[in-house]
Amino acid sequence: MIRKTALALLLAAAGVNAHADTIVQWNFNSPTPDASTSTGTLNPAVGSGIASLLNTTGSFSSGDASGGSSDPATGDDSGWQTTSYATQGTGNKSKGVQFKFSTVGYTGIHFSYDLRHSNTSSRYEQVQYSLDGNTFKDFATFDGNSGDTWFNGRSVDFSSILGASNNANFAVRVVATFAPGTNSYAASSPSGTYGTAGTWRFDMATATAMPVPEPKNYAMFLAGIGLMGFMVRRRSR
Ligand SMILES: [Ca+2]
Ligand SMILES: [Ca+2]
Repeated sequence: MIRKTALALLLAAAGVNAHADTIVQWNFNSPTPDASTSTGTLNPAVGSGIASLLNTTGSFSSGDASGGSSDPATGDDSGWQTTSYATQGTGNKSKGVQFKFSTVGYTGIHFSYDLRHSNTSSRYEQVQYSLDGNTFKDFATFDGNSGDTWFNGRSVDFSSILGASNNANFAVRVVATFAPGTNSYAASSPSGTYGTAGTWRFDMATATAMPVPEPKNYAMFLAGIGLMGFMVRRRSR
């Protein structure tokens, strides 16, 4: 009887948390709006994590221009502008950005971002992930087949990657990659030519996930059930 109740309560406890949380989000906007989109921050607006350049150079630029990202902010909406990409035919998947964040206490990890491609930027995005913060694996590619255009809601579902859950060293990279089946970058604009000065501008980089009940909560819960059992036994004597 007690066991059945315990099981039901455990399932209910797991079910109570069955909603996705935003565990980290970068909107790149100045924490205090200053009416300048050329200023911003790499500190997350929600949660904690580290955004870093991967062999590129960075600055802040408008998240509203050219149709804009999905950031609801206006007036002081910055995006993270990256440039200094690889010379044509070299450095495949070596340049872009990295987002490192802990998924401890979470499962079903999703990552999404908005990205503006300039005319001469790499058309193809390679998304990679790491379980140890050092070794990265290819996971998804996206096609930015237009220049001076925001591609909003790039979405990657890591829920099939077991090690992505509950991992203090989880990291995601978005890097420029050669056009599929070739040894060269394609330009985002169909009429453009790929160049190292091409830019990728990121906004609303967001990780969402489902909370998992912590072992200590289970332990406390089971201790509680044990106490209940002890009291029931005492009463029945
Ligand atoms: Ca600003
Ligand atoms: Ca923004």
